[in-house]
Amino acid sequence: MSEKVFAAVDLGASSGRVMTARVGPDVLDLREARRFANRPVRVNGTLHWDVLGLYGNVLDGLRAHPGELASIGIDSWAVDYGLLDENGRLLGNPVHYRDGRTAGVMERLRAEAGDDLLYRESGLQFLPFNTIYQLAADDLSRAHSLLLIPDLLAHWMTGETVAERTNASTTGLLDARTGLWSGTLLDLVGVPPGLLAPLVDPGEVIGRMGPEAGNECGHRGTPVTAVASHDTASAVAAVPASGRFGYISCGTWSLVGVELDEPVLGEESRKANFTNEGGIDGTVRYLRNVMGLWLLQESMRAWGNPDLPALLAEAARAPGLRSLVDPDDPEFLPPGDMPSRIAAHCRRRGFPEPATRAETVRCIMDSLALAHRETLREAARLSGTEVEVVHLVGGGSRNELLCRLTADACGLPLVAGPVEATALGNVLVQARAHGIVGSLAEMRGLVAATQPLRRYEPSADTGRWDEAAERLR
Ligand code: ADP
Ligand code: LRH
Repeated sequence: MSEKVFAAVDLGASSGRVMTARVGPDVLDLREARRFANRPVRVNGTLHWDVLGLYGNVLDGLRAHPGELASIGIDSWAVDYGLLDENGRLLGNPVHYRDGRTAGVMERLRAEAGDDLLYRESGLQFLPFNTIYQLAADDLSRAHSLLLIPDLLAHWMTGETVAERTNASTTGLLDARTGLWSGTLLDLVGVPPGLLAPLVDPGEVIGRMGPEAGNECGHRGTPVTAVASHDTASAVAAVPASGRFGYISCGTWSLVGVELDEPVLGEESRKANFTNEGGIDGTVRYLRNVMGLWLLQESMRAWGNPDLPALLAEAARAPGLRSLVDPDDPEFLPPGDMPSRIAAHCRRRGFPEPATRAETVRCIMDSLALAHRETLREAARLSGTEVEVVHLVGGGSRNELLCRLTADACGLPLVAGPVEATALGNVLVQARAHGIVGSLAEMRGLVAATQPLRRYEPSADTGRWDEAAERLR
């Protein structure tokens, strides 16, 4: 059979979706079976993911496709996990990475262990919510096993207990060179090795849909295949590129960097706070987290969610490079009143405060474009690579203003799309495991040949951006 249908379960920080795709040597036809909001819930002062609500939506989404599925793959945002007791029961709702429980924990561990050791072992950007710091803040006394979100859902579906490697690479507990759990790092936070599951690679079949989940969604017996279960790893796998490219996986976060064969673990990279996350086929995602469209999402929430395309059109007409923020300032990480924080940040740095919603949005777009440029240049410099074209994938690729500004700021052509790169990366890894496509290059070629993409040429005037970068510094 030359075509098969696969399902991608893709849980982003702002929304989840179940997509199905018909895949053949020249076919990649992606359809949405179900989309649902992913709304964190605060209870007793702790911000949680509603993981059972998400799981229920996933099963509903799979049920919405009554036809045969060759396999199902699951990806989600990184770092967060569920703990199971010795009977396999979930010990409470997973805590959201934006929860405040890790305040001060990273600083303490860094002081105790030393940045050098932490970075040499894990190669990870120092972010306060990395799993390693969450674990140091957690109560593990009744925990028998720890599963990252996609592995948790796969466990409920199949009964199998695994840790998919690309997502495991975001925990801060994996050795960046060997790709194995690091005894040194586990000891450091007092995590018993038995808490973590055996590692699997994208493309390995985890198990089959068991009776409970299978009867609920109508796909009993269907294989569940490990994909690049870190959503960013799936997105990068589906970047429709060949040659020397940089990528921006742009949704709630902008993940900005380059693809490498080997990690970069030196001092300069550590000081620049770049991450070496695991990609497909042993590649390294050398990137930095830029705060991303979270700034816009939280502003929209504060404003009661007005019409986004209309607001972006107004922002496009507002004066550019007038008010700027450093989007990566930790003050922007927690949920809360974003427009006020942006205004205060501008004031502190000597920029005019945005006076209208459109000006606030323009400030966010200019600031993100500038951060995209700075990060990409730094990634290329530190890894000794050259970038000739920027690929921007994810929901942000629908934002024409951001794409245009990013192309201008970088002074490089930018290819926008696909919007659903993550789901495409998810199904393509399954399709490869089930014999439909070949190499990573072939997977990317199939995306380029079948998905709508849009190219932005940079304007000649990069001097304005150099000057803006200088002013922000
Ligand atoms: P995540 O996977 O992190 O939840 P997505 O990749 O789904 O994020 O991207 C969501 C973002 O896409 C939204 O926050 C929004 O800024 C952007 N987006 C969605 N639809 C549009 C649109 N029609 N125009 C511009 N931007 C959009
Ligand atoms: C994007 C993402 C990112 C992580 C963050 C927690 O969805 O997975 O790569 O750093 O969420």
